[in-house]
Amino acid sequence: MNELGRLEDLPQDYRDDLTRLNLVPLWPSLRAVLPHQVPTRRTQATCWPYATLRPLLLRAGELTPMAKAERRVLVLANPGHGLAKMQASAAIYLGMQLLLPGEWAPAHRHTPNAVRMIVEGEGAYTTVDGERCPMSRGDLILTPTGLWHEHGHDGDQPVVWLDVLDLPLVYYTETSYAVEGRRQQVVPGRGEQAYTRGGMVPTPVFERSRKAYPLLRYPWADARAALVALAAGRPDQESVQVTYVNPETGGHAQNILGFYALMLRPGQTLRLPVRSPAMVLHQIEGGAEVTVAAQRFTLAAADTCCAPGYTEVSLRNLSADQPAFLFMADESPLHHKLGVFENRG
Ligand code: GTQ
Repeated sequence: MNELGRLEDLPQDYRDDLTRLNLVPLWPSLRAVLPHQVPTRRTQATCWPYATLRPLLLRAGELTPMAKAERRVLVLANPGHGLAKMQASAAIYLGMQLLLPGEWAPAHRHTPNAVRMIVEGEGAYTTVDGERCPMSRGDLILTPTGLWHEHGHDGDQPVVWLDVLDLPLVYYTETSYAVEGRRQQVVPGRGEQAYTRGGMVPTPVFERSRKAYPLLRYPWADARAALVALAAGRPDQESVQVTYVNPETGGHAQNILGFYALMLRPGQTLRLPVRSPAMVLHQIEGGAEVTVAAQRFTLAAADTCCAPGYTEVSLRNLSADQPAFLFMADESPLHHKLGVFENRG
């Protein structure tokens, strides 16, 4: 491989001429943007234990009223990108949001896609596109691009959820903006009651739904039951995993990020394939040891971590007699659409 010329090798007057004309020589920076074999990743394996984050989030509840916050969120920022960038990976944003009893996070809609993974508390709900979605631990609720959403809380304890957005990507493409709105009218009917069984879709007046996002709430009880049934039916199968899909298309539930639930059998160690997308793991039930290249995290329930792409990740259930359950988000749909997805085995 040739040693490429450096910027310092060029005469200063030539460099000054280039700069004045908004020109840059490629060769001194070529390897920075096209490194050999493996991309440069800013994303660092990072863990956010819930026990350390929770008191600070509750303190935000005392320090900042909703009127001053609109959304009361502590962002889980990856130090590799710089904390001010507020991103977990190239395409993934993570935030822990707190809503106190009686509070209201007003309606808005925006171009980035969001999902909520409910972490703690009962009695809150989010209204998405007129559909009232109750929030319980482990539920996944979609707020896809362009749909109105607002959050309310009729319970008596704080409610916390994990927001997962494709905000860094949408911001990077200079397409990120929001519109404020008025309180939504709730319309009857809920997607998860219409799409109750896999393999069957509702067909009112002989027509399938034309909604781009027909299912907005994926109850944890259903995801967990699917995993337990899968594990029981296929004891030979190492990976016990389901993908959250759009029930009309069978494709990913959203366009940019992929969402999955995963079960580790008692005592199991699962090595994930080395793939191009970065990923996020959130422990729903039990505990797991997560190894990302040379780093190791121990996840207790409600802990969250991320891993860069092109990296070995393995998961070990810390219990010898109970299954462990994790939620996973990754950049697979984006990589497939861009044609850059890779599985290196
Ligand atoms: O709840 O609508 O974490 O708009 C970041 C932006 C949550 C939300 C976030 C948002 C929201």
